[in-house]
Amino acid sequence: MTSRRHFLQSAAVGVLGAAAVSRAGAASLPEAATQASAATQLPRPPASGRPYNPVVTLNGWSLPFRMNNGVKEFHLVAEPVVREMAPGMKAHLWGYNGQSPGPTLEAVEGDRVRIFVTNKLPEATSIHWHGFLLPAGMDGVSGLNQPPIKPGKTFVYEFDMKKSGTFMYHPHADEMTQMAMGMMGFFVVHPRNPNFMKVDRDFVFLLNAFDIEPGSATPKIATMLDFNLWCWNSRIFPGIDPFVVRKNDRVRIRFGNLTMTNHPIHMHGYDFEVTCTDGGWVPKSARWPEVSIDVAVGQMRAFEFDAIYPGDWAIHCHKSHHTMNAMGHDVPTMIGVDHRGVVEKIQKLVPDYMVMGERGMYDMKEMEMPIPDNTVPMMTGTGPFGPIGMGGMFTVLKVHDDVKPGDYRDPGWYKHPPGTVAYEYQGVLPEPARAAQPSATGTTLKARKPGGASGHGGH
Ligand SMILES: [Cu+2]
Repeated sequence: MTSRRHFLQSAAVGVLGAAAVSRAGAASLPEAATQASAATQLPRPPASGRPYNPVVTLNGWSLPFRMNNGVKEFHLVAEPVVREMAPGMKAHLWGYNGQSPGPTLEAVEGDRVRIFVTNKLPEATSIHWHGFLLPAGMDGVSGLNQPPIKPGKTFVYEFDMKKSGTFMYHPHADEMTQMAMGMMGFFVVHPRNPNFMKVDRDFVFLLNAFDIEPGSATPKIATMLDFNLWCWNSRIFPGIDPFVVRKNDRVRIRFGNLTMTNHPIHMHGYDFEVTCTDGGWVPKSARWPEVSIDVAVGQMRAFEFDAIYPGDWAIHCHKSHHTMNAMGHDVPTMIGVDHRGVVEKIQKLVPDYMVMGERGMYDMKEMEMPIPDNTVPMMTGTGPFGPIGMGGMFTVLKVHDDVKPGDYRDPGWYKHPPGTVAYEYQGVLPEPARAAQPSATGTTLKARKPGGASGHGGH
């Protein structure tokens, strides 16, 4: 009885073409996978569609997709999430599919993608596809390009991957609140030719920042600049996984900055070249060697190197307050203040009183100071030689020759060849010899002669 009607419907779809197919496809939602873990997930090779070399999201994952009549379909769910920022600290954030940041989306140049966005937040949202060339109506600025996605509603974005490169996604509705709450994700479009710019390991992460009072769990959304948690993918050191690399691998590290300030990302042990920016791949003739890459607000950068130097190498933001965890910023400078004799007197009145920073802050690395629940110490982490004393935007690039292809598990600490580690000088310390030296103005500074004798050694 229904066969004739069914036939007519099918014929109509054929006649009306692509637009009608899209609406028909949108009738059934793809499953929205969700992730409970903050651990780095293995790269996800594509089960269907065009081939590509998948990326590894630092402390994150890639969203599975389904192919529907040649269109790659994803389903993002905007929702409140609990994100472990480091062992011992969980934050109440907003994100996508169980985590902040949301899952990484991976597609291939030439793909058509259809992305379903379901809003389970208490307020309206939208998604802007940062860096893409797409129809204006798919650009995601609520009010300008589309109506806001109200709570409980699902919108569909559909556009073609016109070029490969490094992209991001984030809300464009009440974005100060929603980005301060952790809503963002990475989006990689792979080259159509899997051998173009091929690397062995391709890492991605977002730079983000939060202001969460020690002992609490929800970010303060009105903070403009004075954030106290500087994160890579909503993680803080020592919660950020290492970049695990096999010696001689070709490595790419991509990052996007969705904080409110710039970050000079510095990697030890290597020089490298920026090979991809927001706008696309950088031709070989336009690259220059660097050891730090400053990434401005809203920018993406990718750099590459051949992992020929084995070791455990620091990689971090070079703003020193960005490699610390939550602390009060109204701390007076105590360097040079002599508290001897004073502390005991104060402790008779205030038993817990302690002096911080009298000889610099290094002692804080080892100090066992009571801290509130749900907080990570300001300077922390332990290495093979003692406390590392870092936080925030810091982790380690581990280039080891015993790492197997495709293995991203932490290989432990680097075993230094004998004679290649800095060591303590055991001899006598001589008196400093200050030589007579002409000054820039032509006058000659007199050498100070300790004890009247010159050239004598130590005591
Ligand atoms: Cu920074």
